[in-house]
Amino acid sequence: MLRIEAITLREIALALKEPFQISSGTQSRRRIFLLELTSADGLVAWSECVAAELPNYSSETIDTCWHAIREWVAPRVLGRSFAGPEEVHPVLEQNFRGHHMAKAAVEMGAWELAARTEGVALSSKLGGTRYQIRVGISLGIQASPAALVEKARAALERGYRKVKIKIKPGADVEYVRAVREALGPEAPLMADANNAYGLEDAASLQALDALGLMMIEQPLAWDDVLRHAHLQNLLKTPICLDESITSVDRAEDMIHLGAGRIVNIKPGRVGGFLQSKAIHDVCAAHGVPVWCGGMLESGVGRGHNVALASLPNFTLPGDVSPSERYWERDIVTPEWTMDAAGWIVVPVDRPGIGVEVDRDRVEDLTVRREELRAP
Ligand code: OSB
Ligand code: MG
Repeated sequence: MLRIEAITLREIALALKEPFQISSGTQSRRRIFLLELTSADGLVAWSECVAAELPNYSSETIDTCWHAIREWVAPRVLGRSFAGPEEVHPVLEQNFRGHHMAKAAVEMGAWELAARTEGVALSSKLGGTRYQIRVGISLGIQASPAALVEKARAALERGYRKVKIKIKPGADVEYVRAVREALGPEAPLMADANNAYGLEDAASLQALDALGLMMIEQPLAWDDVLRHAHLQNLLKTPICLDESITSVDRAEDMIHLGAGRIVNIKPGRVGGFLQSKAIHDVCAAHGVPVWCGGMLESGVGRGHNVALASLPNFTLPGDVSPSERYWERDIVTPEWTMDAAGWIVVPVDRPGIGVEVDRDRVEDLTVRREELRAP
């Protein structure tokens, strides 16, 4: 039995170690939205709402999510008795469209609360089978090809198993080619365009085919599937969809239309863990590998991603880099660490996400806070 008595919403400000530039904008500071769920018997679980400050990745933002959670998400779950966390998602979907990141933050908190209540790891609760996960890094757009080469080289030397290069028109083929030439044919490289291209740009994307990339992530519009199928027909490199995969149906559309061969699963984008698991399963049934994407999460959201990435069909390294890649100091103890071979250990012997929130530090960093309680 799962009963959530209170949810505390909290925004903290954390400076990124270095600015992160994608085709649609640059971030140098992360406004992090944390949720603290309290059960009827006083247990606490943390989750993170991954929406950004601006609607340049999806239509949601930290402020729309705060509103959606306060007005529509929290009232549906507070004080209600659920047999288990898998019952939360259906309740949130009834006559309630969209707002996936807002819903996911609460749904994922419910899974964490259930795991803590049972004293089991979140990864086990979700059906994870891995004791460690392979990790990649996502490199923002750099000032020059030479600067990018240095970042990519350092990442491989540090142990990362996949280097994702953000691209946009004007910073694509030349940049990726420089990295390929400097780091050799075996370097595990991929590109992510965050919707910066149209079908009319097929020629510059075809030029990437010669560079041996593992995949090209989301070249076309954020809500498109069909045009990606046309583009995939023109490319040798597999397309991986990120933004467009907002549900199990969209994953099936991708598979049946041939719009991509790999899926990036971000639990926030798809409405939480139940949907992430379902997309994982559909992809597994069709031989489509998945990997766990990232949204520059703090150690809390990272813990949720690590647990998800322990499921069996997460066969490619995820954007689940260790704390040191993002922050001078994370907000959890211990911080997330990666070994020299590019592995992060899944804390299977500890309850929930397996790390604890540094409350004093979070208190110090808090810029707004609101407590929602069961009626
Ligand atoms: O497209 O995967 C993306 C960050 C913010 C918004 C979109 C994306 C990203 C990343 C960062 O690539 C991955 C990470 O958290 O390290
Ligand atoms: Mg992406």
